[in-house]
Amino acid sequence: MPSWSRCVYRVPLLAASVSLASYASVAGAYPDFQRHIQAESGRVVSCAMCHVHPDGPDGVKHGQIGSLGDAELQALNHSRAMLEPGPAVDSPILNDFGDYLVSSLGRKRLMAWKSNPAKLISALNRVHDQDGDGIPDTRELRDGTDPTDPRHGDPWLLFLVNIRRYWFHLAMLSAATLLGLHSLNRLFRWFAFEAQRAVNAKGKARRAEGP
Ligand SMILES: [Ca+2]
Repeated sequence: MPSWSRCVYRVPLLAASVSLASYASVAGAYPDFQRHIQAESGRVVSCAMCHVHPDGPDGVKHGQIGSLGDAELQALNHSRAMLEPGPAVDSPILNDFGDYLVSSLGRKRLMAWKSNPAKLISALNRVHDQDGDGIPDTRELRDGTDPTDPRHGDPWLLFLVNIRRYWFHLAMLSAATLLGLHSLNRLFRWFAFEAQRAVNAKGKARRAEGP
């Protein structure tokens, strides 16, 4: 490819990169939700709740805008065009929950609700559970727990969910344990019975032999 062609080819990419770089501050400008969740839950919440990188999208590390290749920049632009709720989103800087937020609510609402972050939780589907741990996303946001980590959640809720989910396994485990204890008890009784019978037989033999 001639050198001028490469330049022509690179100009839009450069413009796009500059545009994205200038947009980076906007891309990371969702701390309003983060601050609201932290204030409501009393927990420290990182950007990893919605983004790939825990420090947010600004930077050159994995999942941050500075590390994206051409195809990922196109995917980023595509996801940013999702102003209204619609098809599934696959943004290179968002995790699955961030993609779900954009897909289900649209970026226009998310940007508008920065001034009223409480609307985010009230607008979410009340039964949607991103990580499938039995705790809905809305509750995880109120608790400040990670909606993408099934091991992270209110301990009491996770306990109750796991009891409901694995009650059959727990019942079988309890029954097997009781059966095992019962068998051991019978085994020990049999040993005791046989030992006593041996002692009795020995005593009887001695008495038969006489003094
Ligand atoms: Ca969950």
